[in-house]
Amino acid sequence: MTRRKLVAGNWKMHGSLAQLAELDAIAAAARANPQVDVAICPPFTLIAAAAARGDLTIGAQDSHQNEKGAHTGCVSAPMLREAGAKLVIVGHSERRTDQRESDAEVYAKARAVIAAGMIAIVCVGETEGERDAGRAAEVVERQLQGSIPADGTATQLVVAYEPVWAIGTGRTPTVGDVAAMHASIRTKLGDMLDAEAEGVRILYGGSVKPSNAAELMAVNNVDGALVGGASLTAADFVPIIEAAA
Ligand code: G2H
Repeated sequence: MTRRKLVAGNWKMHGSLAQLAELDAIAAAARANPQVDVAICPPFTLIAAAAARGDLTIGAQDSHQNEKGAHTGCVSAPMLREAGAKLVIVGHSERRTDQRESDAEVYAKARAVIAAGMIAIVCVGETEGERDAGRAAEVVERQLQGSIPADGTATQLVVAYEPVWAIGTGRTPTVGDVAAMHASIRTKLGDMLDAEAEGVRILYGGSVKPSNAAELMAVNNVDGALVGGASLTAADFVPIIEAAA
């Protein structure tokens, strides 16, 4: 099955109004490569301005699971949608670690994002210790089981495989390891989502950069990338879009 590649940038806690100027060249690259879906997920504070700037797809990096309520400092999925977000990352390993998010919370967040009419990018990935112990596939399978709404469709769900030890470190797994994990994720999605699983895009994330993007995009079942550091400037991000085309 042919799946459209998705290249999504995760700005994490970086960016300013001035940095939104980078979006113009990124949007131009998206228009020049219409066979690739391109998105940038800036911090909450920049979503509305980023969405208003042009036609580039804008996303968010997290959502609360409830629509509204007494949750100081949190932002809900309908609020993100109103601000202009079209997709939302949930369960990033930095949130699973820093905010101690559980699979159950990630599941509830993914449901809230989908209910608000956006795409949920659900992140999974093992730590270095888990990989060294030979438990990587088992850990990722458990995260998928707990985090993915089983009634989600291929247009509502994206999975991002991000080995924790590869995030922001410059290290990446071998293409063989990426292929094996993405195949294992596809199999697990098949168990959970039946026919929808074939259409769900599985992104690779973790130190994707211009120099390794083409190699990673060529791996079977790699349907795009979730890019952190290399999404902050058009100079780095545009070659990754082109590698996915
Ligand atoms: C992984 C990735 C983006 P980086 O977290 O989600 O970040 O590309 O900087 O490793």
